[in-house]
Amino acid sequence: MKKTRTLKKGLHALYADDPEAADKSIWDREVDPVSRRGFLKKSSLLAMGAAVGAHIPFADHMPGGLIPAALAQSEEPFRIPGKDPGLIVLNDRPVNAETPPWLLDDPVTPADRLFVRNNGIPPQEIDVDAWTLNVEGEAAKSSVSYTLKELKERFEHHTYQMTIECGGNGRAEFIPPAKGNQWRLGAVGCPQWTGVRLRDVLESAGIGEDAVYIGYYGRDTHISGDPNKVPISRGVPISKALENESLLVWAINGKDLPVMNGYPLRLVIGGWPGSTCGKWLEKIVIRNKIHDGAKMGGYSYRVPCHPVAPGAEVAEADMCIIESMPVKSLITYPRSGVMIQPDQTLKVRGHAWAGDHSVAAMAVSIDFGATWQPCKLKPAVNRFAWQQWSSELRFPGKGYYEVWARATDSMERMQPMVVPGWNPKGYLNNACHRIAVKVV
Ligand SMILES: Nc1nc2c(c(=O)[nH]1)N[C@H]1C(S)=C(S)[C@@H](COP(=O)(O)O)O[C@H]1N2
Ligand SMILES: [Mo]
Repeated sequence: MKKTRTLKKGLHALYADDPEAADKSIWDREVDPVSRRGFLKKSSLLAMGAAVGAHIPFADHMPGGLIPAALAQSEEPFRIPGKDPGLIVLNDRPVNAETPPWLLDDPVTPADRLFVRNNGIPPQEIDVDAWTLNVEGEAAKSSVSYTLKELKERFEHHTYQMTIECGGNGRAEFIPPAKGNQWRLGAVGCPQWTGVRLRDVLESAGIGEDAVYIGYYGRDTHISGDPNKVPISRGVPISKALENESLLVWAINGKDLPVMNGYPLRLVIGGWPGSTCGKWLEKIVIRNKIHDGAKMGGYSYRVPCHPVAPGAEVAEADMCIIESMPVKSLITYPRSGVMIQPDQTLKVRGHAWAGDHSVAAMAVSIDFGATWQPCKLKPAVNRFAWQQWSSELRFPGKGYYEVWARATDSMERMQPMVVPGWNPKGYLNNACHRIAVKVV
């Protein structure tokens, strides 16, 4: 059997030249384990404390790189504190981990299965009682400051289920490849978020006539250690910030946010790139111009305003900020590589979402797109929540098949079967997800 290096070639290349692999998970073969040693050497005290299950009073005296005995002597596999061990770690500094599709089968994503995308180093120590959020900026009528407790007491609470997806999800499939975390399919999730409306909080400060944008600042620090540098500070137009579903949240599925997902306070903006959802949130600025924080300009979270040839050089002036995410879907059951018998019916299911829009139709193909069968599709529980789809498939005989899933949004736009719109940083890949099926 031919060995494939799938990471570089991308998922589409995988089964094409290695059909024997159908009964083995692509994930099992692709993961480069990050060593426990490397993680602990570089990780924050907070993460280390969480890993050993207690605060470490003499942490100041610990030699750099020392693995706490509690971990060095255990056979536990490496895992990100508070996260499902099935998450795939792409990078440990900063921590970036995605969720394989079969762990995303729940209609509401469990907190420990929500992906982690860090641009910097999370805050080392978090004093929840002292945590404050400031609202200011040149287009704010006044500056206000609320402790977390005050936020919870003063403003009405709202809960929405909303999809969060990294703009770079699917980057691994672009050719020529784009630098950055090689996300495959799982930089996405859809938990329930509880908090207060960003609008209510902005209005309490007063939104100036000249307001055009908001920007966020979090407590995480730059990877270089330079205190003058900010890892990321993005934002959205004021009209998006004022939507009902734009929330300042402290809870996922009714419980405190996991540390890695922004504890104790974060922003959630429905339907837009995950990078707009500031974590460890300390400050919101109301701007009289497009926010110019870290990763708002250049090639970050921006795509060519007009399509370009793969590998083309694109001038910064021709790059546009990503707004709504495109229509997309996942097959979360069964896992790729499933084997069935000729007389068996295969149940398949998953989720579909479409940024600012809803998903209007869902179809699957077992003949590489020659024909499509419509699926059952549920409506969203609320705006920006992914929708559940399902289907039952019969196969004409023994052999190797692929199930391809394709969503269509309310604007009649479909997922492409091939990787769309090459762009310098590899954003917005919404190509159809497919799984391998063997009838034996
Ligand atoms: N403060 C802060 N906020 C942040 C980030 C970050 O690194 N720091 N990453 C952003 C990006 S790029 C994404 S995709 C989402 C990821 O959210 P998650 O880690 O909770 O899944 O958070 C966004 N908010
Ligand atoms: Mo992201």
